[in-house]
Amino acid sequence: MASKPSPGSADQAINDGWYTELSPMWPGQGLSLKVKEILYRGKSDFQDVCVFESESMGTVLLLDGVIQATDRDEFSYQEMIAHIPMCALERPAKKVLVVGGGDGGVLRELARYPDVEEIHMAEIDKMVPDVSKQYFPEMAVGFSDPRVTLHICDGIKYVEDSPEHSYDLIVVDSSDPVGPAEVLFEKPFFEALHRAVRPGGIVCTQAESLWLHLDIIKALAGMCKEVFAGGSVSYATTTIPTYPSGQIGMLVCAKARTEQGEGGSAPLDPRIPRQAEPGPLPQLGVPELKYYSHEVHTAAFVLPVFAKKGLEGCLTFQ
Ligand code: SPD
Repeated sequence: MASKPSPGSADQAINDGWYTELSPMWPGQGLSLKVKEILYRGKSDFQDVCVFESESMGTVLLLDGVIQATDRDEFSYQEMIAHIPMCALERPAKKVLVVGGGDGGVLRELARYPDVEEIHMAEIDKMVPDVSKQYFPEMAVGFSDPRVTLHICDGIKYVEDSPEHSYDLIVVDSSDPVGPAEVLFEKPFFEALHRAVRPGGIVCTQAESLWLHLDIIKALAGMCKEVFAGGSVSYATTTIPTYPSGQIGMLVCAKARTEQGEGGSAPLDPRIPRQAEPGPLPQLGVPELKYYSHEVHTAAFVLPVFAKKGLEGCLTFQ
């Protein structure tokens, strides 16, 4: 990553009853939300953690002063980063890992699949699941699924220590590449992810905004193409009003189907949904999907002209 801006805090971000999301990652702009009440302030070993009740978006989770989730729109990101790769797989996933994602929203989405046998989470900061369980019961419900095991640990080390080909899918639900998540955007981590996922499996990682971070996406996609040689690397997008520029995407990296990689069978095209759309999970009180459908899945890979041009040569399918 070329520049390394320092992380912020909720203290800097909340003034006169308004929160404004400022960061060198989106210079010259900042979404503002009216604060009704600050519900939680904490400083973990890794980051500044804050929860507040907003007037328009419900309860809001900030890490280092940056919005991670709000009651009103979190489903868009959590559904898309979970269901796009889950539905793109050629056979139903049985063993899945989430790196980061301590609010539990991605777990909730993965728990919708009856064929999944094990869901592991490697989250570095215990404060995030603790706070989520207390203030975001609808997101944290995923932690109650009996197939989920939460490991509070360094996600990189966890992946490095996982046996080769352990997982059908690994979702990297990281915050922005500033502070503790920076290493989750670097090549050694992706090499470890590639090792840990099975041939034909998928690594799906938070990949920032087309409007603000084309350079980051380009570098990330280029690096992933090297690491996932013989497989495929594609970018899918979703809309979300409280993330910078109202849009965020994910890189969907499919590992070559055969051990030989290049020259083996054709790479998996993640634009095609192959598994059934998941349903509700009444035993945990998880409702029907609110954003993802097979139609949305296919459309998510269609990029606007400027992004298509900007990412030319970096993606396998676009
Ligand atoms: N700019 C913020 C990007 C945050 C992405 N991760 C959010 C975690 C939600 N589970």
